[in-house]
Amino acid sequence: MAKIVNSWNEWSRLRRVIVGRADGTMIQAPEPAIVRDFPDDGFPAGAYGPMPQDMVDAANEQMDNFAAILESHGVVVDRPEAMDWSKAIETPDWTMDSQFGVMPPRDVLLTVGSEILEATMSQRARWFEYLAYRPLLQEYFREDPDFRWESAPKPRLTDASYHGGPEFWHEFESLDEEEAIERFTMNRRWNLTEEEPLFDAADVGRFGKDLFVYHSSVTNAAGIDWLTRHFPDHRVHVARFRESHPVHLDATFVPLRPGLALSNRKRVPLEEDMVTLFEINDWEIVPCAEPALEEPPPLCYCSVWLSMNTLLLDEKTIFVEEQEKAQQQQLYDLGFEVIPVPFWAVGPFGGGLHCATADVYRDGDMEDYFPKQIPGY
Ligand code: DAV
Repeated sequence: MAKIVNSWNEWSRLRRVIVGRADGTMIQAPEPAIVRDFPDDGFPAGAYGPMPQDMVDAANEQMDNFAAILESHGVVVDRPEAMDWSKAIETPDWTMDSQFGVMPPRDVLLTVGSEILEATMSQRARWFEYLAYRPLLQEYFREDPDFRWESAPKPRLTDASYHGGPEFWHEFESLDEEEAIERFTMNRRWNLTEEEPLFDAADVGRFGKDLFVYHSSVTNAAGIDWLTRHFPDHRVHVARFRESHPVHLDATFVPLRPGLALSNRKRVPLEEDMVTLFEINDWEIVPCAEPALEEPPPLCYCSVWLSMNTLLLDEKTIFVEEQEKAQQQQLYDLGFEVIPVPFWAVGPFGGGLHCATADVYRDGDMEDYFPKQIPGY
């Protein structure tokens, strides 16, 4: 019997990881959670269907290459099952004409210590995504007697979980960025209601005993409350940033090593207590470098800030996208060995190097990097 699952933070030496796959990824059908709209790339709002095969092939090539690089550094790489994401799905409450894909395991799987928690997700297209990881999770469960396999309450995702659905997106798109920030972000009110706990795993930043959870467009306050109760040995803190369409902490605010965090230079933190917590515990927060791209590639729903979506092999070694020269230089200047990895072909499938992976094993135990706390935060 072996210990397979163990990971408390983002920086300790990585030994085993899941890398997703691009196969079968769909531009998902419209649903109350999200309406994809790529009028210049053949998928205007309402249109849906498989991603072009040449893009799938290019993304898979880069993911296979990344997996090989990880293996060359002694990391065991597991891959999820390919599934038919074009299949329509149905629950007692709704039907959905397509699913999404299985490129970004980070969105779905949250590893905390010896536990892997399947997130609720908040889009109907992503309701069954956890199934692609079940063969791996079953294997870990059989082989690792300490593995805690958990699944958050499956959400209903009825219309009551959304403020207006397509109407919300119509309103959102009629506003410029600043107006959207004022109307939604500053009021902590995006498309999700507080009907039921909802969260994506990629909204959680793991800093040992402290977990920071992004109150985003895919994670609601009830989701953060659920995580707080679920991890009683941790301190769970709310994170918020000045961004009109907040999605996932890992292109927004990420740890690099104990005492050093990288913050998106545009998405300013809105929780003053969070900044203070870092300061009083002698953490330095550095703004990230300028991204290489001015616009995301075609059919990409992620932003150019995937530039800061990196993966740490250990406290001194970091994988950074190959074109992101400024981000590489900054990390080099901060003392890291930087390993460039071509990965922008993967962006349209849902993210960068951090999104495309989920921790299974990193060395070390739960440690306290924030011994001074702020009451009530
Ligand atoms: O900035 O578009 C992408 C992160 C996806 N896991 C962004 C966030």
